[in-house]
Amino acid sequence: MLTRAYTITITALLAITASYAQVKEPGNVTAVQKEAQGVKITTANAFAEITAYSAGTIRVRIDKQPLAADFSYAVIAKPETVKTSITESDKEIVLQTDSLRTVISKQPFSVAFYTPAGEVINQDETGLNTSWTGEEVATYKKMQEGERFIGLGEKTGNLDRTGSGYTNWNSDVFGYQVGQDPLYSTIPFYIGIHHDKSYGIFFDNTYQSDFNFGASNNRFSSFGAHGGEMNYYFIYHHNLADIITAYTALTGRMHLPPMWSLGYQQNRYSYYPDTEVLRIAQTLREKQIPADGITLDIHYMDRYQLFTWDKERFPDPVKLTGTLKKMGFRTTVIVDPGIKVEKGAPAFERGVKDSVYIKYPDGQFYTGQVWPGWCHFPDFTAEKGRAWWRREVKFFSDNGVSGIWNDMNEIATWGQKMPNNVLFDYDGIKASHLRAHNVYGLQMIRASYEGARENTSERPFILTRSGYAGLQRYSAIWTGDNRAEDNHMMLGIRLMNSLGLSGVPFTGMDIGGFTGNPSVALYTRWMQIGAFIPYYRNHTGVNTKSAEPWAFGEEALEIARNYINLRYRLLPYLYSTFYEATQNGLPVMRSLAINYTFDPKIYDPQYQQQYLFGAALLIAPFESGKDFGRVYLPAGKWYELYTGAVNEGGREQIIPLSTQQLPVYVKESSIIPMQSQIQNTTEQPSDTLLLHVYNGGVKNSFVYYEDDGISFDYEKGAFYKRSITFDPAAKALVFGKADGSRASKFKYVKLLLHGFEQQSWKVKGKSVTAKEEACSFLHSISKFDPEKSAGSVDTDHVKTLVIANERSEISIGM
Ligand code: NBV
Repeated sequence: MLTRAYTITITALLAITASYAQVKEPGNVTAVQKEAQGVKITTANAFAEITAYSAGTIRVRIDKQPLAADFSYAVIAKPETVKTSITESDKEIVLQTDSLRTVISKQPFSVAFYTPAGEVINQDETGLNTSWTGEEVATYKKMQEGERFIGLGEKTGNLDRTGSGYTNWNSDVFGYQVGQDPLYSTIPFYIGIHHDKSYGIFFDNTYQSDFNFGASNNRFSSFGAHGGEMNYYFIYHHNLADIITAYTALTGRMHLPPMWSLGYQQNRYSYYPDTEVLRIAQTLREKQIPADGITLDIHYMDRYQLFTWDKERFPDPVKLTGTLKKMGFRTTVIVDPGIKVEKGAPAFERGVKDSVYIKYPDGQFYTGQVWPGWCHFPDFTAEKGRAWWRREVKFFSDNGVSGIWNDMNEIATWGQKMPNNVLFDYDGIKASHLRAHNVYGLQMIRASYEGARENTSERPFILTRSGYAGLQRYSAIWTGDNRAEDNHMMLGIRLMNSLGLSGVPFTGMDIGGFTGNPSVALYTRWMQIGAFIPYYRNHTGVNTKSAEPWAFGEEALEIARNYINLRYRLLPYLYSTFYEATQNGLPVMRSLAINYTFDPKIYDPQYQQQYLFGAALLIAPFESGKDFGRVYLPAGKWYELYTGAVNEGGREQIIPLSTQQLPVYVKESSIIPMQSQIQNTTEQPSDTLLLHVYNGGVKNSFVYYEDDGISFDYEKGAFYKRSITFDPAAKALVFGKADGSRASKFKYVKLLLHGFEQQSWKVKGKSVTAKEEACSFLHSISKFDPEKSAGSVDTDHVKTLVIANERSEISIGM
């Protein structure tokens, strides 16, 4: 018997030792060094550092070896000075700020985050914590009851990612499936939600990373990577919006975009020759379809060789871009990172001379095949490579090109198997493809952005397919080669909503679909939705039918024009919303999870695509060809955009659908500045700002922002900004004093007051009688039949008042 028991114990011990050999854990804390805002910890098997970056943001670093010098391509913030108390007992170390209590257990090392009142926000899963399986590091978090997960950038699947797992490895995924993963870009930032609390985790590790939100397990959520250190930022705030603001305080915010990039952009793969480009531009103007951009795809180049023009198709690019500019069009061109290996080609040779291309370990340049044939690829992770690119992209500004569209930067090569032993400078750290892959696109757009900034005084417009956390600092992103299918249109909305939750406000998708041909109904629905996405570009693949707004018949043209018109009317609202994104990182397309985080209905797959476009407009996207659809309006009062009919929120409803109309609702108390119709953004609107105010029971403020829309003069104060507040309790609408050195382009403000009964108003203390008018423009957008409206039908009328747009405070009483 004794012998048997002894044998069993030995076997059990051997099994434990074997599992320890495969999975290595930090083990017990052996030494603690307290610093002003954090602690440095040594454990039996690891080294850790936990630092307060702000009261609500704590950084956790853990490695098997002493921590390397700090480096990140994503994080640009340094820790703020923040009041932190650090206490230590035999069992634990407690790091406390005003908003967060971080508890580090000593036996074994594990981390948990609590509210100051002691409620759990997030904690390592006991027994799993952080560990290494070979070179792979992962942290396992206890799955809280009812926990939801959202964000993680450009990821397919549902808004609520619970039950799913994801991988980050930037990939060229032509015509991807609606559930495919990974796609083109990596943003390892997600938000967890449970028990009336939400938190963010940004795992800043550029190796291939994996996230598990309860896929194939019922115990934990986890994040890990195939190499590098465990390095994450834990963010806690009561409001989800503040989590996005804190995340973008770490990884940066977008710069103000040039106004022209918010207008409609016409594209296809590819418009050529130059006469065809001009024909498209001319047709847009003749058919009175407002537009600001034409985009040239790879056929503008001489045999796809970067920094060249095809001399037959585009004999005089300066003249072409100049003519387009006079017509009110900006030109954007595509660039790929592959530089054709061609002896004597000037840009290629300059790259060889400066040795800017990525190399094998033996020093030979890596050669991969892509559009132009065999290519070398600039090392954008080296200052030398970026400097070369900054000089080379002057080619575009010299040719009158305004936008740089960065494609194939995952890096995509034929075969999609770049060897892992290709080496990158990684800004002096030296890294293999394994570590550099996911940041290649980010560093390319950084070089494009910086080059464009050096080469002109205008705001760059940069578009990218690939990227990493922080990409918003340089570029807009679009969701690549989607398909002309309804489920792809809906997926695109989820992708953009998720990118918005992940710090990227300027997003787009190929409207109409890249592969395949949309039906008339799908095309029109997509063009309607496009009016409410940040980057409004129609694009299609090389072998598809024409997809310009006139290619689908008269009715589709009229519908598309109506919505493009609306987009241009909304520019003052949209531009102010972009300004807000530059200030607090909030997206332009706002998943309802931002404002209605704890309302379970908004996660319901049938409503998960609904979003707010800016603060005021709720967009309810539907697939084409349906006669009825279900919407869920969250708590509050919602106006139907086209009729003014009022709906009580907090309930689901079935609404009639028509091809002519995309359901859009306006949140009560909203303030929406609009302007008269223009055909492109260089055209001046009338001198009257049209300010729509929707009556409601909640106080609301809107920050109105204007500047020249093209230069960086706003950095020197050349802007016009004021807050406009509607306060129903005080019965007042107050225009705050205007700020900035610029005069507004609007001499007057016409108030269009929706849902207000009274005729008599007080402007700066004086009584004035409001007029009553039909809100003709909004009603004209669709041939909507009010009989079919789900809510109570409004009188179709608004009260209007015109006031002078003075800089001083203007108070309007009701
Ligand atoms: O440059 C051609 C295309 C472009 O139109 C598309 O938008 C990119 O996503 N590009 C991919 C190259 C490959 C197309 C099959």
